[in-house]
Amino acid sequence: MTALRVVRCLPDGFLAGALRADARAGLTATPKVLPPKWFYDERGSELFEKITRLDEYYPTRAERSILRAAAGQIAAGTRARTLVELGAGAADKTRLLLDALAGAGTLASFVPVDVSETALIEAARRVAGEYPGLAVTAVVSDFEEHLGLPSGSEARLVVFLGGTIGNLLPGQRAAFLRSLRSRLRPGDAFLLGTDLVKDPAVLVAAYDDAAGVTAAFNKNILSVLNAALGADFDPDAFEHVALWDAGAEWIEMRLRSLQPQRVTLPAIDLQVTFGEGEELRTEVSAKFRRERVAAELAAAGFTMAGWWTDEQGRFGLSLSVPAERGPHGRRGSVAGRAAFHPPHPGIGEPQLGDQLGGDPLGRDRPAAEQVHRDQVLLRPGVNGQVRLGQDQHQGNRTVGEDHVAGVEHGAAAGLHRGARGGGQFRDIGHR
Ligand code: SAH
Ligand code: AVI
Repeated sequence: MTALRVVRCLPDGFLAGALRADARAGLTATPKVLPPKWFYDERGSELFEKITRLDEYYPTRAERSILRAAAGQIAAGTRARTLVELGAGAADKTRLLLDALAGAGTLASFVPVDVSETALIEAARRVAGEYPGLAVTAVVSDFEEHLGLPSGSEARLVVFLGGTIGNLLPGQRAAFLRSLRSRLRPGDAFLLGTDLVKDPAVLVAAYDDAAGVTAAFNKNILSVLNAALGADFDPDAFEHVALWDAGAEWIEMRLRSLQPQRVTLPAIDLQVTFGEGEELRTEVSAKFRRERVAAELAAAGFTMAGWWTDEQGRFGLSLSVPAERGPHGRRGSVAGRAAFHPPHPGIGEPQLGDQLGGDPLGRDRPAAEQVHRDQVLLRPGVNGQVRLGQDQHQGNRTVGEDHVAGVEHGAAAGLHRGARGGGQFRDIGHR
């Protein structure tokens, strides 16, 4: 039997309530906006996987090439026993990290976290099947609400791949990073994938592919509203728009109404009108420069200990540790000792810190402890023992500086407060 546990962090009905609140707020705002997390129903997740295989969509291939070259170093540096993946999706590239951690002899459990339940359980089931002895706990959660990090004292590597952090607005991003930092302990590490600023033509093509897969993905958000809220959006009455905002350094995806139209959303008792040419923003996908990644991490209390890019410099992968002095502090002693020297010329350069020997994250572990970790890994049939502690609740929904004026967060915030007293975790057992 493979060890797969499925845990829900949020109270019953939370996501349904959040979707209703986001739809009401976003469709009554000017300009209209929807958060991109609602793309990912079963079809949306499938369409995203199709996107990752498109010629134009380079980020997945670029990030995979970095992971291929750097996973061994990351595993040796972190010696993580638990790999937590936020927004895991199909967790395909993750196998490179799982293999490397298994090779380093430390891996014991994998905790994929995703809001898209069907895709998450499918991915978790596959990983559990492919890695006998690995305890897999699939956490159905919105990582902006509840990170789903397992408790316990083992070293954890939290990974957030694919550039999904770029789908958060700057204020949301800062809140997310602060929240993650506040839940990490010395010995944990954070691996972050960020797509990089490049030729706008390359960027726009990646979000407006010739086969129209990204257009279908974009319009799928309307089908999600139709299914969840009984809405009558006609996806054919909108066209897909992808544009580069040079000031914000992000790609924006929008849906442009092809005609004047009225849409009804019975479940939230709302009617909205669209003028001809009116646009609904469905996603931002921020592109980064290394300095900005380092600065945002530092502002949240992380120290970037390693940085890699693919050979063409299209995508960046950073490895960070909790800074000793917390948010806005100066680099602590860990930073001074932490550096990764990628073995592959072109796959990143050591960018930060001075290399010292030993553990690249500056942790000294007694040899006996490492042997113990190896023994734990090799024990067959390790069962899903990861516990999610109630102390990890995230507090109220983040209302960052970038939220559109007039956006209501009442319903979701209310649900959240209701959940605070406890009982927000529902372990739905082995699958
Ligand atoms: N990490 C994968 C998948 C990226 S697609 C990769 O690199 O290819 C983005 C994933 O993040 C989707 O599976 C989506 O369901 C998930 N996601 C988006 N917003 C989320 C949120 N707020 N909380 C949890 N998961 C989220
Ligand atoms: C998941 N996320 C990083 C993707 C991106 O590139 O911003 C989502 C996506 N949107 C259009 N294509 C892919």
